[in-house]
Formats: sequence, structure tokens, C-alpha cells
Amino acid sequence: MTIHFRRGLGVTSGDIAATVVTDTYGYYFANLAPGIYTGELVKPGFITTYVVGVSLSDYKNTGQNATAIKIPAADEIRIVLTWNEKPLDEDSHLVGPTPNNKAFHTWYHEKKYGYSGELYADLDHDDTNSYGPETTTIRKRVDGTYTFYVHNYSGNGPGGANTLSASGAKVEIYNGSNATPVKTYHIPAGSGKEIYWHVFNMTVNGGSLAFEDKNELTDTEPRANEDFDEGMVNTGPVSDSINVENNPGATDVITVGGLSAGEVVNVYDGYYNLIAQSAPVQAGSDSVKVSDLDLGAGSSTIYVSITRPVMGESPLLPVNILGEAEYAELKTTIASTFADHEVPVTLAVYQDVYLADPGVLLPPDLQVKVIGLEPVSTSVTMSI
Ligand SMILES: [Ca+2]
Ligand SMILES: [Ca+2]
Repeated sequence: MTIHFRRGLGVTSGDIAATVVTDTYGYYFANLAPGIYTGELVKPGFITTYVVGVSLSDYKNTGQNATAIKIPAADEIRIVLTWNEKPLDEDSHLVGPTPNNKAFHTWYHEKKYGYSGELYADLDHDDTNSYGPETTTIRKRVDGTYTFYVHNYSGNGPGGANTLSASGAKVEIYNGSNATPVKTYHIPAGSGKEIYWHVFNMTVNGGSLAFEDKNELTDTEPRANEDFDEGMVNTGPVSDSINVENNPGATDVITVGGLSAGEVVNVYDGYYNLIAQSAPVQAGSDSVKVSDLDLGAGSSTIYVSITRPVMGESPLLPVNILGEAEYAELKTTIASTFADHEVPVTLAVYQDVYLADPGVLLPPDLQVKVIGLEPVSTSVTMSI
């Protein structure tokens, strides 16, 4: 993927100030003089799209991400939402028919709808910092009526200036592999303060599409009360199934359990950069290990997600990790103090947890789970 940057807002032709090529993960770094730039994303097989970037004088601006819009497969339908700077966060909502005569709803909170192991529709990402694009794709068509609407998530703002109607929002629909939109909707400009833009209804009947132009601003969510089908829920990992060992140097290990064959674990650093990916979970196993990581000497937060066949990547789960020294101390403490520890029968557990002998408070990062009680001997098994 190549990005040409041109100086100025919305400048799509003329002098190119810088050209960068993104890496495998789509990351790039452009060294530009301070100012506002428009980046033109170019790659064979993709629709040329634009992103606005702000270059600051003294530090790297990491927020200028864009989604390259892939030219759809022959039977896919893509709905692309873009808008101006304000409001910061507009959201794409698609409601449509499912194979079991219910309705699905793709939106930022539930980006994918799948049925019987196949992906039917998805939203690529939730843009929350102006401009978009957000792309909703119908991967498999089901006969019936689809409704697309936009929500002003971040609200009208102080003084009510950041309205949808003043946002210059635009929705383009691409049918199949055609790189020219079959339909383009511009938000009706005006003084309206409504928070929903009902853009269109579209009826699919076999290979044909029939559009009903709505272009209405409303405060009532269109099609909010359907018989929704949950489909396949692409949940992220749960913290209980993740174990992080912050060993000295770059020998750190993350183990994730509760997985199914073919799933892949992704590990991101605190800036959402992908730093490691596991091999797919082997048949017959339910966990993977990511080794030889360097999580740094200090404590920090990383993010973990699961990529599943068909459903793609789950939401990211933040995981707080101990620094190396704290982890070493914890390991030693566990080994020396808590192994096979007998808990007296009179122990009461309140907010703070003590062990009677040697009477020390448990370290705050230690979680004690009682996983079994033996009523006769009063011994307790702990897992840490
Ligand atoms: Ca959004
Ligand atoms: Ca380490």
C-alpha cells in the first residue's frame, strides 16, 4: 500500500509532499513538515481513498490511520461512510435480513454477523476521530430489505454545533467489483439537531438491488426493535485464560487458554502495535504459547485478541502486566510462601486477604481463587 501525502485539507491532486509505503500490518511513518495533509492511498486492487493527517512539529502522530477500501468481490456490496472533522464520531449501522428470517445489526459494538459458519456482513472498524471512512460490507446477500443509518455518537457538542447535518457526511454504495459507486448520498444540510440520519433502504432480490432513498434526519433510531439474531458472537479472550510471565529480558511468555483449533492469538503493545502472533491452535489443543517476547522491564498494559476462522479478529482485551522485578518477586513469593499452605479453619475472608501464618497481606497483584474445599480436613486448594 502506497500513500501519497499532499499539503492541505482535501487536496487530491498536484504536488506530492511525501510518499510512504505501509508495512505488512498497514503501519506507516511519514516525515512531514508541520501542517495538514491529505494522504492518497493507492494499491492495485483497491479503490483509491484519502485520509487526512495532521503533522506536528516535535512528535510522531500515531492517530492517522485509514482503511484502504478493497474493491469488493463480485457479489459483495460495500457501504462507505465519510464525513468532515466534526462530530468526531459518526457510526455506521446496517440492519438486514438473515437466513433464519430474523434481522442482523452490524455496528461498532457488534461488527460482524455470521450464520452457520459463514460471514454475512461486517463493519471494518469504528472510526472515532473524524472523517471516516467506515466501511460496511454485505458478504452474502439474503433476499429482503436492508436499512442503513448513521448515528452521531459523540453528540452535538457544546453549543450544539457538531450536528450530523453540518458534518458533510457522505455515503457511497459499491456493488460487486465495480470501483464506481452505484449510489451516493449526501446528508441534507440544515440546522437540524437530529442524531440519526436514515440514509436508505435497499431491497435485495436475487442479483438485483432496488434503493429507496430516505435521506431523513430523525431522533428515532430506524429499525431499533427487530427480532435480532445474535449470529456468531466473536468474543475476545477472558483475562482468566491469559497468563503472562515477564521474565528477564526478551524471554517473556504469554499463554492463552480456552481456545479452539485454528484460532490465532494476537498481542499488541500499549500503543496498539501488533508485537506478536501465535501459531494457529493445533487440533485437539485449547491453548497456545507466545514465547520470546520482550514486554519491557516495567509494568505496562498490553492488548490481546483472538483471530477466528470466518469471524476474524475479536475485540482487544487490555491486560495489565507486572514489571520484571515485581514478577520475579511474585514468583518467589508464590514458590516460598504459598505452596501447600494450610489455611486455618477460622480464616474469614473480607476485603483484605491475609494468611494466618506468617500473617502477611497478600501482594495486591496476587489473585487467590478457592477452587476446592475439603470439609473434613479444612484444607484449601488455591490456584494463582
Ligand atoms: Ca464511529
Ligand atoms: Ca521481560
